Amino acid sequence: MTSEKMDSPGPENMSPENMSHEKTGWFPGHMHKAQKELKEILKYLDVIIEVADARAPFASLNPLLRKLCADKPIITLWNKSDLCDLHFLKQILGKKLNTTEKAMPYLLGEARMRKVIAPLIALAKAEAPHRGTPLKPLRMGVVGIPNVGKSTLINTLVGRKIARVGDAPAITKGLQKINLSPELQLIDSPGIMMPSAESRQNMFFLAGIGCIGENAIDEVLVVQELLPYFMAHYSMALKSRYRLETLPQDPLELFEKIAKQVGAFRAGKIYWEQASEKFLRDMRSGALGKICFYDSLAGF
Ligand SMILES: Nc1nc2c(ncn2[C@@H]2O[C@H](COP(=O)(O)OP(=O)(O)OP(=O)(O)O)[C@@H](O)[C@H]2O)c(=O)[nH]1
Ligand SMILES: [Mg+2]
Repeated sequence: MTSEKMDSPGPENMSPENMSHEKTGWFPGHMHKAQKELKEILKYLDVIIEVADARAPFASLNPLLRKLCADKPIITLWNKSDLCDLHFLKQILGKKLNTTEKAMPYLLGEARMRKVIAPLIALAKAEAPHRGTPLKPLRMGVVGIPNVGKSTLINTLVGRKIARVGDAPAITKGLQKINLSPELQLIDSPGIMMPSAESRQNMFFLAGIGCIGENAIDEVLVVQELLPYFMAHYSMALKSRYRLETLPQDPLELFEKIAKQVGAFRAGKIYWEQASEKFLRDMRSGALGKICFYDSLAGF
């Protein structure tokens, strides 16, 4: 931890109005490039597998994808189910998917587990019945916003490590097709989509689960914005993780208590950055329990 980080302002100084555009703009130049590459990949595919994060099932989808390939089937893999509050997720899906006009083929699971393969391929075959023969192999590709598990899924499908987990797209090398079987081909490079938040709340959900780089958004602000959601949905988890007998009503007061519990309080001073890092680490690792973020006011 650098001293510069330690001297960062407390959350009381971080109103939405103070948040600079640069801080929230996560569309850097390489994303424009990725977008162009994605269009290129889509041309070659019969079925698109969109990997999303089950912990933020709708925030982690990209609405642009549906516009870019209106004529092609998209299967959603809601990944990282091991970290997701499945009870809440199923409630949300029940509510949301019944209201969408078109059926949305999806799967819930863990991209790193081989057992995800058979149901995924069965869905893909059902979506493209005109393909899937040695003469007309079914061509699949994996797309999604950063950090959702695209590379992990590609590696699982291929059965060996070809896409480096955490790696950037390597489309520039040329599109490589891998024959999974005589009837089934996979484009080996994931198509990276930029995260697209339909609401302010969704943007903080995405930051919380690590889909927006930490340099693009202030982590103290992220925690400040996520705490009310945790207080409303996961109060027991907060109490038990941070050994709190009662939960303060005020999120800022809670933030202070958490800071004290995680050792980010020294000589009368709260180190907000350090407290935020620890809270986010707890949340992302599952130490705060299984979670699911949903903003009922955001569009699909
Ligand atoms: N707990 C858990 N972690 C997962 C799962 N799938 C992937 N991960 C982890 O999530 C992180 C991101 O996975 P990647 O496969 O690199 O994600 P990506 O979408 O390729 O990320 P970018 O290339 O940065 O866009 C890695 O630390 C993976 O180990 C899962 O099902 N459960
Ligand atoms: Mg990757």
